[in-house]
Amino acid sequence: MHYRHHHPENDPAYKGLSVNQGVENVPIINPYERPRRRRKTYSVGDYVNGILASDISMLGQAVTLIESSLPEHNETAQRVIEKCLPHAGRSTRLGITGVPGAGKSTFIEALGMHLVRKGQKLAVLAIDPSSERSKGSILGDKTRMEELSTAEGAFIRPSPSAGSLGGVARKTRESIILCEAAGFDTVFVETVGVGQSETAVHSMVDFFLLIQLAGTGDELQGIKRGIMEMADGIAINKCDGNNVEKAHVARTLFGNALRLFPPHEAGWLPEVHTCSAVEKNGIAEVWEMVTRYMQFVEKTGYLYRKRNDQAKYWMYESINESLKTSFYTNPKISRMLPDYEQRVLNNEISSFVAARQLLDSYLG
Ligand SMILES: Nc1nc2c(ncn2[C@@H]2O[C@H](COP(=O)(O)OP(=O)(O)OP(=O)(O)O)[C@@H](O)[C@H]2O)c(=O)[nH]1
Ligand SMILES: [Mg+2]
Repeated sequence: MHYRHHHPENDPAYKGLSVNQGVENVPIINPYERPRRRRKTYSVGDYVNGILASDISMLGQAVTLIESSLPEHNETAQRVIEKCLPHAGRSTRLGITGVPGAGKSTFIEALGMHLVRKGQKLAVLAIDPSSERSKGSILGDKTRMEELSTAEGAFIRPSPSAGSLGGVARKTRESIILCEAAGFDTVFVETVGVGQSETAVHSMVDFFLLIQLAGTGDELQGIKRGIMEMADGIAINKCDGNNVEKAHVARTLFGNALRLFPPHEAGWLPEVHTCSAVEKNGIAEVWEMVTRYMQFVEKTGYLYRKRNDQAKYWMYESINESLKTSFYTNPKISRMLPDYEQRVLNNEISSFVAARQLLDSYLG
């Protein structure tokens, strides 16, 4: 395939000496400045054509536009997304969550390689709104997804690091659209199951997989009931070595626990599997479950209802997010906030009256 070489910078013949239109009069002092200048010269059409031609480099740069905090980048990104939207939607979107250390990255490497070897094209995205952790994850995932990160047909993108959860989640959702338009038939969205981010992931995927560990004392501790309830399937990882028996016990426990929840709204019975991401056991079985689920929900039409509901949800999310940003970045409001905060702390004014007055002066 040509897509890895399509971008001139990736072409073996590219010497990096050609001069671009529009910058020829600018003296180039630092040679590393040049790739950044080049990027600005792409039009919406360039991005769209590149993405539709499965040009990974163009896809990566379009995702960078989505993640950018510059309004002009976002404007271009929105136009690219709009053009890509009719070509999106044809992938299996798999959400993967689990506590830190559960083996998500190792699992993704194992399942990812399994799919890539079958000739599938896989994009791995992530939602991790805490920038501190994202930096760690990028490093961690480089080593844990060593094979996958260089595999043909795989596109791995760490979480957009800056911003609120809502903002980060929106960017990831928009990136899914571009990945699908670029021909990726499987999209993984990884998140750490410790906060609110799994709700965001759940609202953008078809199948929500919970990676669990056995033998951590009380098997059901540490996972919020809500996360268990969201799961379409559970993989009990690290079922290897001395852990095999404990993992099988955990499978029964989780299976029983799932049966106590209200029935799945798709009429699907969530399954519990054991696997070892390190030994690559049980990985194919987890994927078979996902495939079985996709066939099931496609047949019943639940998949389309769910995706429509998600689209609606994201419309309201975007409205909420934009209103919030517009409020907090309003110069008048940012000047007033510290004073109001202090008056609330001094008990001079109630929180509700303060909020009301701030909102009134924003809207007024
Ligand atoms: N024995 C065993 N160890 C595993 C398995 N999968 C992962 N590990 C180990 O568990 C540790 C954590 O694995 P990661 O894949 O980084 O876990 P993670 O869930 O991505 O962790 P965070 O990114 O920190 O949330 C690593 O040392 C892995 O080698 C497994 O199937 N069996
Ligand atoms: Mg990880």
